[in-house]
Amino acid sequence: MPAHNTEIADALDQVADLLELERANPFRVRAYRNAARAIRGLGSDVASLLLRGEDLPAIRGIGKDLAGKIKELASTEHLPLLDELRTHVPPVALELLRLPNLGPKRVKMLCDKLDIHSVEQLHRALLDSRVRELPGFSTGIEKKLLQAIEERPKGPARFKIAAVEGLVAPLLDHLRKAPGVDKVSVAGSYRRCQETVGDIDIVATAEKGPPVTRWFTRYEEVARIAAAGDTRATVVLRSGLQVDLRIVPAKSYGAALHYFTGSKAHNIAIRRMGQERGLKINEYGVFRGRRRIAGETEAEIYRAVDLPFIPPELRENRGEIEAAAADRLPKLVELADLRGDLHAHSTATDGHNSIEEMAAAASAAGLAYIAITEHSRHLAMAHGLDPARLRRQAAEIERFNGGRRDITVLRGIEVDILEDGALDLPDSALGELDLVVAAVHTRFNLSRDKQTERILRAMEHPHFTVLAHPTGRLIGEREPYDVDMPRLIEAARERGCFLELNAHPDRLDLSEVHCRMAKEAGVLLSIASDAHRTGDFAYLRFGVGQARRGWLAPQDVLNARSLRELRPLLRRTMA
Ligand code: DGT
Ligand code: CA
Ligand code: CA
Repeated sequence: MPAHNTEIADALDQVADLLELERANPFRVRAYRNAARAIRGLGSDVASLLLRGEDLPAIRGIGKDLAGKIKELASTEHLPLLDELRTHVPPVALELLRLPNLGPKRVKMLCDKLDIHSVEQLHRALLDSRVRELPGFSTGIEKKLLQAIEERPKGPARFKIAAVEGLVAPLLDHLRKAPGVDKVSVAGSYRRCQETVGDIDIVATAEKGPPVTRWFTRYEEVARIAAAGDTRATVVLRSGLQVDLRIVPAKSYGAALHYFTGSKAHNIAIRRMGQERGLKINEYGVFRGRRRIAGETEAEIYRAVDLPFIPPELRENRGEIEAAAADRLPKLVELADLRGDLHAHSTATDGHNSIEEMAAAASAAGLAYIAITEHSRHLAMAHGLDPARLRRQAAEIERFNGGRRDITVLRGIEVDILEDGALDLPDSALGELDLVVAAVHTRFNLSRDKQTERILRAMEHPHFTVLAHPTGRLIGEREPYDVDMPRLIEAARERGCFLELNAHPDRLDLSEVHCRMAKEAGVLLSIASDAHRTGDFAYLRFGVGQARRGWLAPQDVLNARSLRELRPLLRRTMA
């Protein structure tokens, strides 16, 4: 069984954790961590490459020995070194490592001296004051550990971007009114448009910090103040979301924004480029010796290392620095580039608004076309359409188009892909539509081979246009089904069909990595809201954020085409 990139990367990360517990050479630990990160960010499936007899893509910092290990992992899903290392440490050690203030040394101490085998046992030991007695521990650490353990099970560890958006906007409004504050900006994973965020990071400028941190901690939504000082503060909001605030002088704004936007891997790479030029880069500025040579804007930071500005969504050290150096950064797609939306529902199935209402809302959102794509009959729960109802709806849409100039409604369907790869409606019905969006809604648990075959068969269908939410995942709720995405992308390229980037914030499906893979294969993506009510067209901006993380430019996006350019692309040329 070949392994996927994420499995390979997880295994390499585990090796790093275990080596760290053994207090192995830090360079060796770092080599595994870097390799894990590089493989996680790769656009192509390492195992399929190797199977095809191709070599590993050149990844910086992966030497011969490590490359051998990766090959072994990719082909056998197994790494003897990992098994070996696991026998050296109790399983709980890895879990403990993730708690605050616990490095390899203290974890070893807990396991050896207190015979801890579970986090629950550690909790009891903390409550019995047994931990603070150990060398290297203190009541301060005891308190932090207790807090971390007691807060652990509550709610999801990470927040979905849509939930965070609603919390951040009013907080920023509050901060902009703080005494003496000038600029306020969100940084961190939120600014990089990651699909989920761990916490919110905010950078503000002010001459004097203390009045600003005081103002911040008095925000009405604050449930708990975790830390508050003169230039920084951390609070937990009532929703459970943590917010870190940093206050810097105006001359450090760009440097601080850059530092706290991350990602950490990107920062480290930029800092290293600075070092090569004899510069020191930190959150206060860029320094040559003790002289500050840049720091007020992010553009200055990049200029100091001879790079153009790199958009936040790309800052993951996945090749963006090399691309910037070669002046080959993509011009990323923007919300305003979207001309239409190819996936929306109405009251005919499980939507909440009529076709007229949906069209009016889309027009108000600046779109020139939408496709109405109801569920098909197999999805009885959603009151899916049969051929007769579909035909009636198509006639209704034609009447609507006759009376409107501002927006065109395309006749579509979100047809179920049945277990054997057949589509849920007959060719005669599908052939009358402008496009056919097809989706897997059942049997998520098929084997990788069966699931892949199922979808490939559906794609061979002459009327197949777009594969909706291609992996079926629901963030934090349902794992993606197991499918060979490189093969689906290849098939889409051969057959001239498209993949959807479903913009619903619970889905954001395709992932950024697969978006980039599709782009590299020349397969266009449909960034689609999957709107079930008029307000849902606003989801498109989350899709655009994800698309930007996947390096997509307007020309990579199907619905960045005008209707006139779109029509011939929808008319498939299968013999
Ligand atoms: P999150 O909160 O888990 O969704 O992800 P981030 O990226 O927002 O991470 P966070 O909140 O821990 O830190 C914010 C940024 O601060 C991070 O993206 C980069 C920067 N940063 C944090 N720790 C380090 C570090 O040890 N070294 C460097 N160079 N940068 C760091
Ligand atoms: Ca963060
Ligand atoms: Ca943070």
